[in-house]
Amino acid sequence: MQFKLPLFPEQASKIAPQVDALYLFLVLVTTFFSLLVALLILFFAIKYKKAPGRKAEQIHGSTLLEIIWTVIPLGISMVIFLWGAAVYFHIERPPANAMQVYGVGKQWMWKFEYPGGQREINSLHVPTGRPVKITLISQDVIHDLFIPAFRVKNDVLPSRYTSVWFEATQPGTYHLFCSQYCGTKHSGMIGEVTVMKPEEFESWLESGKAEGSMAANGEKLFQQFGCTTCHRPDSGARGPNLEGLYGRPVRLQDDRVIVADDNYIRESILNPNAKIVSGFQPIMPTFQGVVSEEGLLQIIAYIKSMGEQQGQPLNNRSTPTQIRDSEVPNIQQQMKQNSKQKPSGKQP
Ligand code: HEC
Ligand SMILES: [Cu+2]
Repeated sequence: MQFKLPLFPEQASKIAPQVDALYLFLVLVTTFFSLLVALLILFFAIKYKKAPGRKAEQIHGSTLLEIIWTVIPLGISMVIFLWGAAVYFHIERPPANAMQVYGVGKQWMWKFEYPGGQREINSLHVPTGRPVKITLISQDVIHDLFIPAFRVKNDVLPSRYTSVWFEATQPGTYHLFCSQYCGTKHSGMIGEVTVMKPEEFESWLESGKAEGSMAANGEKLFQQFGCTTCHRPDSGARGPNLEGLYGRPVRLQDDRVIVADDNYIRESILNPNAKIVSGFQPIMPTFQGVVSEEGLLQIIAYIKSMGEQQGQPLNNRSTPTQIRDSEVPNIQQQMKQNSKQKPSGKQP
């Protein structure tokens, strides 16, 4: 067997070389200055060592020196800052065409579900050459999804969806860890990521076909929990029409305007009184402890699909107040753009 020193895990995603390059730069800068300081100490210790008859000479201040040792480190740290920010933005912004996967962490396992309804435990299959976005939530405590070969790592919280994305480049099997101490069997909360060629991945998806897609299962839950009693498309409904809600701005009772993303819909179901839709009464009961995390993801998938199936203008929302574009907060610009691309069009 060949001896190899595995300092770094394999680079199996598109971002991995970028993260490693930045890291290498940090190591080189740190090494350079550590050596410089150590060598100077040594050099000066010898050069100025105490000798009989020699008097110490005191130096007070040097503007030139101070400028030099301020400007050079400032320049270096700005390089680190800008470079780091560029990589960070890349990691934080999943491309719009990313394939969706949903992940639920719990003590002590990972559960993944694909929009088609395929499920896995402690195992994740992804294709090469395609961005994959994993929307994550925890069922209990804080976990953290870490895939070293992809150089991605993201906290998984019990109360809020977070996401992580990557584009795998090398077929193979890689480690998947929980990297946030989460109880007795934390160290056993591990799994495998299998990266496959696109064709193989397609046939893997085919073979894993479940009883129904996430959206179809979400629709069943929607009936089962009686959401339909209030959320109907007709104008006499007691709750807002949810068709075309996903990714669009919603005006609240207190006149704030927010975008209906995964977290908003999740909160609307678990804590309906947190944000009341303008023009409606706070009569929706909470479904806290009734719907599981998987169930919530399925209902969200269903609400998302309600807009997509239509293929016709989505302007039949029964939200009573018109919302102007300028009122949508800036950070949500991206989402708005996405929803604009659909053949939806606002009410004139
Ligand atoms: C008793 C009637 C009632 C039931 C049952 C009900 N809702 Fe609601 N829902 C409402 C009302 C009224 C509102 C608007 C007021 C508010 O924001 O609380 C609302 C708001 C919402 C919103 C935010 C809508 C928007 O336009 O921003 C979502 C999402 C939602 N409900 C989902 C559900 C789901 C999923 C279920 C079933 C698990 C459900 N609701 C069951 C009455 C109901
Ligand atoms: Cu964990």
